[in-house]
This record gives sequence, C-alpha cells and structure tokens, in this order.
Amino acid sequence: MRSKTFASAVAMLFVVAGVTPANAEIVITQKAKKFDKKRIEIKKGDSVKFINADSIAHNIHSRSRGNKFDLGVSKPGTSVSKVFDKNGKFKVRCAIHPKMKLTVKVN
Ligand SMILES: [Cu+2]
Repeated sequence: MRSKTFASAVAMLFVVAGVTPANAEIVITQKAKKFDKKRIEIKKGDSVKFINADSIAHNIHSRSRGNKFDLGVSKPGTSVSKVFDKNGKFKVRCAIHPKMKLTVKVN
C-alpha cells in the first residue's frame, strides 16, 4: 500500500500547487492519404492522436526545428500519439506520402 500512499501524496501536491495535470487529446484521422485537418491549434502539453483509417501505412514525423520526431510506421487501423510539450509552429508530415501536410501550432 506504500505506492498508493505515495500516489495520494503526489495528487495532493498537484492540488496544493494549483496544477491541472489533465491535458487534452486531439484526434487527427488519416484517410485517403490526407489528414482530416490542415492545421490545428493546441496547448502546450496536449497530445495528438493520429488514427490511420487508411488501408495503407503512414509514417508521421516532423523535421521542424525544436520539435523533430518520428512516430514510425503506423499500419492500417492503428494509431500513434505525440505529446507536444514545446511552444511553436510545427510541420507534421508523412514520410511515405509527402503531400500529407498538417501544421500544429502549440500555444
Ligand atoms: Cu502516409
């Protein structure tokens, strides 16, 4: 029960500090080799869930300065998530389909 006590203590700390640990999850669907949105605006700490609703694989990544990442190959019917913990404007692309474009603005 020691870990439970610790978890409670951590939860108490969040309350005392006035921190809201809950962040939003924004869902982006990939279908017909397109993202269902061209640009989104989110808050720092929010995550974006990329659902692959296509019958082909995609590979979400970004080469934007300050926030380079590669979520790897996501097969049809699967999803991958990315937490955006830095402010800025980031270009998200698919490594397999260069025409797939999404801009994520993190405030
Ligand atoms: Cu793709």
